[in-house]
Amino acid sequence: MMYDLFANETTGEHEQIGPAAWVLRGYALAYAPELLNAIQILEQISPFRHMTTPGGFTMSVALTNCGRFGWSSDESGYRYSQTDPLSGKAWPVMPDIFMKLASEAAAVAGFPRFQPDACLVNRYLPGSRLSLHQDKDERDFSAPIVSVSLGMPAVFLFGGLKRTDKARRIPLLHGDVVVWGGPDRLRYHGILPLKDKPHPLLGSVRLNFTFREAG
Ligand code: MD3
Ligand code: FE
Repeated sequence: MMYDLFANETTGEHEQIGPAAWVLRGYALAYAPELLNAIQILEQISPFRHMTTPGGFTMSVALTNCGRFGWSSDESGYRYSQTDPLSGKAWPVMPDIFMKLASEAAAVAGFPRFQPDACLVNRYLPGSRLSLHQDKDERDFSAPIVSVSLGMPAVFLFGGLKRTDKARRIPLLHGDVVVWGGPDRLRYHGILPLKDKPHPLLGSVRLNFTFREAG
């Protein structure tokens, strides 16, 4: 492994957490500066915003998107669209480096030829959480999803195919990548309320990028 200032004792480990689900520890560390630089540009075009759920709640996580498709939510439901509802304009283009990271990580986990057309970026502050849900707004569930975590640590809940199945708690640290597909694609999952453990590079923020084949 290349030396990295932000590496930790788990960097380089590959943990299999399901038949087709893997945590690649520290896999995105070398990409972090470019990801963060891209976010600064992205958020000037499509700022982070707190969306409303169909149930009328405001999400504690703020989100934005890049790529041909972006995910959004309002009182009438969840959807992918080719334009940002805030501006009416196309979502920002997905940087080539995002595509490279996501497709390489997918290949390591056994999914060659992953070509994401959507990148949803979640921003967590202390106390932000994501309750247990399935990702099922994408058109084709045969493609995996790749997630990249940066900044503060989080505990993610890795459940089963039913909401009531017991969920495992898995810590996600700066630079970790999770890939899940096949029989794990529709598992319930979530993020516990974030503790304030400031990260030396990002401060009291966690960013999560999820790459999807949405359209
Ligand atoms: C999915 N994001 O944006 S990604 C989401 O950290 C989302 O922001 C979370 O869920 C976040 O839809 C979690 C990591 C993850 C881990 C395990 C999973 C997603 C998973 C297992 C099954 C399905
Ligand atoms: Fe999800």
